[in-house]
Amino acid sequence: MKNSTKIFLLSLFAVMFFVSCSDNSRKKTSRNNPKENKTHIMIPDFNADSAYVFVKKQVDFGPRVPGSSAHEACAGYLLDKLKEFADTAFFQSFKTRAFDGTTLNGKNIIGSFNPKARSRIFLCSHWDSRPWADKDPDPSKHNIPVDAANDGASGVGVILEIARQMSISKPEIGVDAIFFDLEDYGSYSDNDSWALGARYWSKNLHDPDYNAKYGILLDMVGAKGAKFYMEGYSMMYAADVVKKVWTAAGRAGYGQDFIFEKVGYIDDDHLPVNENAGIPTIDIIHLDNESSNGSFFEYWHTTKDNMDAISKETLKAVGQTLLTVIYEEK
Ligand code: AHN
Ligand code: ZN
Repeated sequence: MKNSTKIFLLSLFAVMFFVSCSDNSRKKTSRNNPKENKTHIMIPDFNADSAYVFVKKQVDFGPRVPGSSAHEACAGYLLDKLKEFADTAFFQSFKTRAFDGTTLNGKNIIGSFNPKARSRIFLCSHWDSRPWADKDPDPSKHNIPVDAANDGASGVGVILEIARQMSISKPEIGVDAIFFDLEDYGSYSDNDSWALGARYWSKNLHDPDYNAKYGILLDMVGAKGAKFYMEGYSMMYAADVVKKVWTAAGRAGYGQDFIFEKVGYIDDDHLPVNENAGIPTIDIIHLDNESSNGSFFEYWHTTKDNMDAISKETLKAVGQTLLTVIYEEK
């Protein structure tokens, strides 16, 4: 072999070696430094003013108590919004019996984005209002229906703003928005009396072949100063999803609101979904050990759960975190 050929081959190997090393180190940095992902994945900016309007619109109908005209009117509004933003939207109507023997007409409201995608997740929240402010400090108010700005409308408002963002720029995965009815017509002495809409859906999926990688429930995601801890059933059924969402919160800049600390078990819409539908589903719920109202947010099931309780900062923290999860998902 000629000397010049040897030198050529040696330098070729040297270059190949160098390239393969530097390529490795590049892969390592991109794996360990998620911020770098931001340069090639566009994550929309959650508009908290828009989310706030979606919350207020619901509250302006009056308490969305099952059987009331406000309930009926708000159902129409929510379906219209999902029809505007999603590829398909529809009601899942059902009848069920409440703990007190009342027959209730329920409507779950469902919107699908990218309905043909096999890789999908769903976001859910309840949209009904509790008929009784029975945790109000003033017992004379216990039969007044709740505005349910935080306990109901906040989660739906955050999901509607995410839906609006997804109508502008499409994520890679499929996403379903599910607004459950009849969550809050329950008795404190019967755990199974809550979450009637989610219970119905979990046993009667809107499409018998429906499946999702995981689900995320939002409950009371709008109050000032809310912190989100890792709820018990979420950790039991979907610990990896909890960790995914909590680390996404850190990347989105809201790590101070999503605390890596496990707390108690809450009977909520995610429980029947985990138990009956077998889809790992977490609950992002505002719990507060300092609250004088059990472990729930201060105005839970009181007449003060109104628009004054709602903070755009909290809506933003939750909404931006979820957009990060959705747009990074494959
Ligand atoms: C129980 O009190 C057993 N579950 C409460 C779930 C709930 C009601 N979330 C909001 N309102
Ligand atoms: Zn409630």
